[in-house]
Amino acid sequence: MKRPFFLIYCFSALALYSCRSTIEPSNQAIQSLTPIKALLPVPRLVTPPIIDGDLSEWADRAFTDGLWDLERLQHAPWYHPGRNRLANHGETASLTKDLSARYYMAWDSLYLYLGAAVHDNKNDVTESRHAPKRWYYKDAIAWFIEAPLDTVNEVFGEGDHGFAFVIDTTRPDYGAWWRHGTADTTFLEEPLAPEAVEYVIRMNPWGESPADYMLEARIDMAKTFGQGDPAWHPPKIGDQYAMMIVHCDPDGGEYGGHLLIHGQGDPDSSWTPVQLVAEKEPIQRKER
Ligand SMILES: [Ca+2]
Ligand SMILES: [Ca+2]
Ligand SMILES: [Ca+2]
Ligand SMILES: [Ca+2]
Repeated sequence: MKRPFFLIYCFSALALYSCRSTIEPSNQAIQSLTPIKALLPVPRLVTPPIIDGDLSEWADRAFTDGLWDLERLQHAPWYHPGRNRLANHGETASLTKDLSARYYMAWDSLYLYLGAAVHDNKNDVTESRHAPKRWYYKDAIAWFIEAPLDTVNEVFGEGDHGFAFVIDTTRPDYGAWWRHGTADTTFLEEPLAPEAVEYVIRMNPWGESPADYMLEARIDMAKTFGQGDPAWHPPKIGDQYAMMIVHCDPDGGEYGGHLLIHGQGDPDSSWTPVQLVAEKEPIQRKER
């Protein structure tokens, strides 16, 4: 080793050592800071909600992780700028009013409950190349669920389900859509059977924008998950599924805006594990 490089090496090693001794936490602290792979808790509901487009009776007892918009998504580990985006239509609405939402999930012995409270600046449910399965070219929210969770990377194969709701208050027969798969078939596309779903869309819930909406839905798990992976069984505390949310917002364009939350797309290995847990008490505010 030539002398100058040897000196640089020594000084670098010394600097590294001094950094270690001043900024590295103890081993105990490191263990407590180790990231845990997310396992999101989805609570059971004791009292079944009324599916009427008003989430207030169960929103604070459901799983929710707060308000999502493009600003927040930019800092999520699954963010990809090509897929998470909003389209510029020359509107004056802020990024948050263009699209932001809170999402809710819960369960009981029969149903998976899904909810969303959404700020949007334009309701758009038509497109030039309409086909029933093209919910992703319309204002729509889809929950992708794998039930039960497994370690096999599948793309709408066995146990994978997409429940998509088009925000069309005329409730066309493709308005609640089911993309799913079996052991030998992928991407089965069909309307959710009326006996498998109940849902209500309520527009302009806050009197702020005609394009704002609330979505409240329940999915019959036996009629959907029970038709997928034979490993699925009626839900109980501790069961693990996986999920992601796809929120579409074309606003007069074609593919337009998309938020992908808790996952990266169709491969179910990118979806986030969730666990069915017991009832959740609403968060209490402190006296002072
Ligand atoms: Ca309700
Ligand atoms: Ca929008
Ligand atoms: Ca899988
Ligand atoms: Ca929209």
